[in-house]
Amino acid sequence: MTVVDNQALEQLYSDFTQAGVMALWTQRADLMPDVPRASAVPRIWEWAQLLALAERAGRLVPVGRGGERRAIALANPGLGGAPFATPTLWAAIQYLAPKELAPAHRHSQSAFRFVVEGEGVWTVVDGDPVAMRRGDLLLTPSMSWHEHHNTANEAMVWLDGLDIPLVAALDAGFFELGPGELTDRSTPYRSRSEALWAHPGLVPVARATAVPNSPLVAYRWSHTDEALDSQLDLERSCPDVTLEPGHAGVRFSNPSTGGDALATMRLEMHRLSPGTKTARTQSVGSSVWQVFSGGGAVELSGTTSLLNHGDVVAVPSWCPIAFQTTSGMDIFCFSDAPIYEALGLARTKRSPGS
Ligand code: GTQ
Ligand code: FE2
Repeated sequence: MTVVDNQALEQLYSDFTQAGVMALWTQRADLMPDVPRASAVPRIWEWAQLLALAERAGRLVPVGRGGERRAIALANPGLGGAPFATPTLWAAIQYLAPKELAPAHRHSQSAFRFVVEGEGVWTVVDGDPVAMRRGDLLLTPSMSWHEHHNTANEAMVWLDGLDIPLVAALDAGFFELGPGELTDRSTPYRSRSEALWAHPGLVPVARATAVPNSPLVAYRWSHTDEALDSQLDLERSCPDVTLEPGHAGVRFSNPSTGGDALATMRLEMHRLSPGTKTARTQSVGSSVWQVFSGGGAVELSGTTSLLNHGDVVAVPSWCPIAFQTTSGMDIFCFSDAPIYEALGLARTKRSPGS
């Protein structure tokens, strides 16, 4: 294309604007990049700092009707000031002081809680009181009623993950308030959800229909821990049972389908044996990782950072990531992978140099 008449061309673009149309040819690389160009950036939040800020908020900010939750969101600096860890994922630290109640509500956004330390809070999910203890993963699927109450004399802090940014982008959010008073004060060791659903390979016949979000809303640390240990033990005789040497991983699944526990979020726990260095991989879609126990280092886009207990890492789409540890490390992970898989957009590659 030879452009001879600049003035006519400028007139054309100005008429485009008037007519409410735009050219593809001036923006092709932005609209259709060669590889994903993430707006989010790789970011690490240190647990010690998050904890100190949550404790201060606990002293200054009441929890209750209106604000609903004392949740402090991790804000990715690439996302223009939005309180989002990645373009699709909300990650927050939630703080509940002794005897406090975060009152009942429900919403289209699905949520989970991962307990990196502490205990004493029960989250009541659709009327079912669910204990929250160290290492447990608790679900609050889309539109389930939930309230949290701390029965202990100690404050409790945990990691919340929700699909708030996704639901906002899809204009799909509904929110309803429940009663301001606690609906169920009981504190059973095991929830009704677990009584029905927490038996490996067995589903209750009376409820055996596939539902998009898991009817099992508590995944206990003792089960997760044992599953990871079993993988690593078996690796000695069957090397293909782990993701790679010294790297075990389990995915939290919906027992009614065998698929992801939540329709919008993938939830996993990874265990690296002492002295393990993972391959460097990149995936379409974003993820958030939290060190559960042990420590090590993460390499994000070529920059290596140390990781300690509780630290949280945001990983943008197509960002190369690798972990290493000398002493061993357990890492909890959540991602938006189910969305990309459902849409046929999922891609992963082992990047060079790994
Ligand atoms: O615990 O219900 O971090 O509704 C954000 C929104 C937690 C919750 C968050 C919520 C909750
Ligand atoms: Fe909520």
